[in-house]
Amino acid sequence: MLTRIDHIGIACFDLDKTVEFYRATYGFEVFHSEINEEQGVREAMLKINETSDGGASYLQLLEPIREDSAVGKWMAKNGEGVHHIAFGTADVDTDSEAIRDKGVRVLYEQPRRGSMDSRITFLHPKDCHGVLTELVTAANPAANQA
Ligand code: CMX
Ligand code: CO
Repeated sequence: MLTRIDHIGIACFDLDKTVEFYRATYGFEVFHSEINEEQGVREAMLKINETSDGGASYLQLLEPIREDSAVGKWMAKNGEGVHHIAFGTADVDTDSEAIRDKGVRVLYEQPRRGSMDSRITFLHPKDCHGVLTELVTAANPAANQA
């Protein structure tokens, strides 16, 4: 069951400048940052609020580290902006299989490693009315209770 908006993924040209914009404008602080080589991004997670399922909602700021990464390719066409949305679930395996059975393309055979050791997969934007959609199971068990 999908129980929260886990994050909104925002593509940016300069991660440090964009982090500073969100801090100065809204007061949002960096909760976590990392480089995900497999996804080809340097990223910062800004925690916005905790959610009723024991998890939290974040903004995920993404700077591509390679031009041929998913975010790099997207930015070459679109510039900066909202790249994807992510729903949180206690069980990404079961939920992504159920969604696959409904005829939506799930991009990975098995979920891969996401931010903060979460497990993630993606649904094809062309099957989701133009929205690249990620499903996330957090590593933190408290976020997976619902
Ligand atoms: N949102 C909406 N539509 C998108 C999109 C996005 N983020 N990315 C691509 N598309 C659209 C394109 O506009 C294009 O549409 P048209 O054919 O109408 O022009 C179509 O999808 C195909 O796009 P493409 O540029 O040819 O790109 P690819 O097919 O090579 O890749 C996708 C698209 C979704 C398969 C790829 O971006 C992907 O695998 N994404 C999942 C991984 C990812 O995004 N990782 C970064 C975030 C990591 C994280 O969140 O932790
Ligand atoms: Co994401």
